[in-house]
Formats: sequence, C-alpha cells, structure tokens
Amino acid sequence: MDISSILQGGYQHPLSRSWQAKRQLTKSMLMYPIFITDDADAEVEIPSLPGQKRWGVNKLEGFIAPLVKKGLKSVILFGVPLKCEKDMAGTPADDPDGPVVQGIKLLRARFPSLYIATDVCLCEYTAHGHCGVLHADGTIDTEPSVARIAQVAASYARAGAHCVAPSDMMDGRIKAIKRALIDAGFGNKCTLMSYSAKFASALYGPFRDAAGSAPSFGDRKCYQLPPAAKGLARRAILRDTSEGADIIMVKPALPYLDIIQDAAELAPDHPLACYQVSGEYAMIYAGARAGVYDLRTMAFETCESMLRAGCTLILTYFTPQFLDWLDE
Ligand code: PB1
Repeated sequence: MDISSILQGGYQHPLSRSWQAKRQLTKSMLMYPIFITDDADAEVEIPSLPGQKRWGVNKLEGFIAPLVKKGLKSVILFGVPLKCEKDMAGTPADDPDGPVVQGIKLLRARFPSLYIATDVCLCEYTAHGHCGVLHADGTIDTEPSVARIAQVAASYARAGAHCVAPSDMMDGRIKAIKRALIDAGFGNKCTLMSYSAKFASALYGPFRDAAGSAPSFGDRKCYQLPPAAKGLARRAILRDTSEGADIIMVKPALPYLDIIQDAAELAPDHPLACYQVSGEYAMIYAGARAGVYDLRTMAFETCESMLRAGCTLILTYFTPQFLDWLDE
C-alpha cells in the first residue's frame, strides 16, 4: 500500500477526529432568537417551533436565568405584538412601552453579562406586514423605509441593545442605521449586524406563525434575495461591509452554505453570522420525529457545516439544547 494512500491513521481516535475541525462549536458562538409579546404574563407554546414559546416581559427572567446559568452568552429579540395598533409606518416598533424596548431594559438590568441583540424590522408592526413603508401601489418606498428602520434601530440602542440587526433588506439601510447610531451617540456602543444575504426562502413559515408577520398581500421577493442569486448576494455583502456593517449575516443557513463561504471570502475581516431559521429547525425536528436521524446528531451536523463554511456566529433555536449537549 502506498504511504500517501493512508489517511485513516489521522482520525482513528475521537480526539484526533475533533482536531480535524478548523473551528469547534462553542457556547459563545450561539445566539438564541427569542419572541417577546405584549401580554406581559404570556408563556405561549409555538406549535410549529417545538420547544419555543412567546414570552411576556414578566416571564422573561424566569425563562432566561437558567439558560444564563448554563452558559447562554447572547440573545436576539423579536417583538411579537398581538395587541398593538399596526399602521403603515410600523409605529409600534419602537413604542417605549412595547415588548422589545421593555425586554431590552429588563434583560440588561437582570443579566449584565448577557449580550442583547435586537432584530430591527417593520413587518411585525405594519398593517400590511411588509418589512418597509409602501407606495400607494404596494411597492417598497425606499427612502421613508430606510429612515424609519434607522429610527427604530436608534431607539433600541438608546434602550440598551448591544447590537441591532436589521432584517428588512431595504437598500441603503446599513448606512442609514450607522449614521443614526453615530448621531445618537451610539456609534461606538452598539454593534450593527447586517442580514446582508437574506433570501426569499420558503423556510420562514414557523417564524411568521409565531410572529404573526406574514405579508397581508404579495410576498417579499422584491426585497429579499432570489434563492438562486449568488452574484446579488456577493454584491449585497460587499455593499453592507462598505456601508459600515460590523457583522455580516447569511440567512437561511443550510441551503446557502456556498453563500456563507462566499461571505467568508469577501469579508474575511468581519465576524460572519448565519441564521438557522425556523423552517430549518422545524425540518430537523420533523426528520428526527420521523426516525430519519438522531436529533442531536443532526443539530450538530448542520451547525458544524455552517462553521466549516466559515461562520463564527450561529443564530439557532437549538441554543438551549446546545448549552446542555456541549457540557456532556
Ligand atoms: O426563523 C426565522 O424564520 C426568521 C424569519 C426572519 C426573522 N428575521 C424574517 C423572515 C420573514 O418573515 O421574511 C422576518 C423578516 N423581518
């Protein structure tokens, strides 16, 4: 047997197998998406997202405390307003008494070590359910959309968010948010994580159920990227790094590992996030329930593929389980 043919000597032991990974999954790489609703005492299961709930601010401490004890390092908040007056500009998005602003303040006060990111979008707060302000004909009106998104982001920074993450996909919102953070005195205090390459994926259904954020008409194909759009994704990543993004994100993750790899190549000096979205999480659960594979094994296999593609941060609903699995 030729010497160069032998590879198996390098990975015959569990430890030497672990050395083959360029990057190991750690608790600090995991950012946990959580849903905060405007019923302060709510704790409501989300059927399409196994193990996930909508939480009221009064239940938040009891929910998060055990996870912080297990090593939770960061969360990203999604407001799920069920009682507010939604309008054309998404006015409730930065309501000082709203679930997100209240949630930021409570988590900052109770968990000083916890890194708090907030999603920034209008879709949960607009009457039409789109992520921006619309022209009369139902198309995106970019300028007012960008101005409103920047205003909401600055409000969350003022409330104490360590990071704002605009998932709206409006053109030019990164530059506008960065300018708004600087003008509000938060340019050096609040991280700007851009959902740079976010695709018009079929995998957002469970989230939209949870957040009640499906568009009331049409779809998001004119502002989320076409799934086949590799070139557009590369251009969006370059655009957002030049507009001041501190972290680049690709979303969804598993069907877009090639885009993650592109992002690692195009923005090698930025932290790179990916979002294992609700439909990916639900799909992995469904396969495990169908007996196709072991849940934990597949959770690791999918997230390790994102690390292999170049990610340094993973937004995943598996975070609570990983906090246990990574200790075993
Ligand atoms: O887990 C998920 O599916 C995330 C969905 C995501 C939240 N950032 C968006 C997808 C969508 O509904 O289009 C919400 C858009 N602001």
